[in-house]
Amino acid sequence: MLGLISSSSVVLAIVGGIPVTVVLLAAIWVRPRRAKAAWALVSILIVAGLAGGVVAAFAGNGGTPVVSATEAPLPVSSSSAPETTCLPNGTALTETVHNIHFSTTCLAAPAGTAFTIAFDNQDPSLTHNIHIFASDPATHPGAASLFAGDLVTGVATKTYQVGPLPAGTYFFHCDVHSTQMFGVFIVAAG
Ligand SMILES: [Cu+2]
Repeated sequence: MLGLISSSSVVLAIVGGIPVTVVLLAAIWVRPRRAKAAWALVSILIVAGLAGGVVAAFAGNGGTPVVSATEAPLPVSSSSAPETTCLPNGTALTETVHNIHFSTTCLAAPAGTAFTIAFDNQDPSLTHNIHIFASDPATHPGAASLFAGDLVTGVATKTYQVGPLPAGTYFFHCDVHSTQMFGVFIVAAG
């Protein structure tokens, strides 16, 4: 669409602009002028106007990829940013581990309701689990443990049964890889 408008602008500038410029210049210079300097300036402005129109039309054409280039980094940066909040969506949660990384770093469960976490460890011969704390025990030593999932050695799956938790923003990690595998655990009205 933008490309079409831009190319029709170019055609307009060339097909319409050049004859108009020639006619204007001819009208000026057909009779002898006393203030030659002033009319020369007017002629230059007319020619510059045509050139400017053509340049603007071509710049509009070239500007189209620039617009998409500025839009492109946005989804990249938002997807690489760590998740800090999410909303509960039922009582059947899922979490997958691949290459010592949780597939989702924000889990959410409804408040005051027992729920399950289908835990899928896709790392062959590596052991992982999900351990939910009131806050990060690395920065809050003695943080209350709310649920400690059994260790699972891959490749294997296990469904954790978790009892009701009060609303709050908590923390979860893998006990084996606590510095690499962790996330936010939200309990909210579902
Ligand atoms: Cu782990």
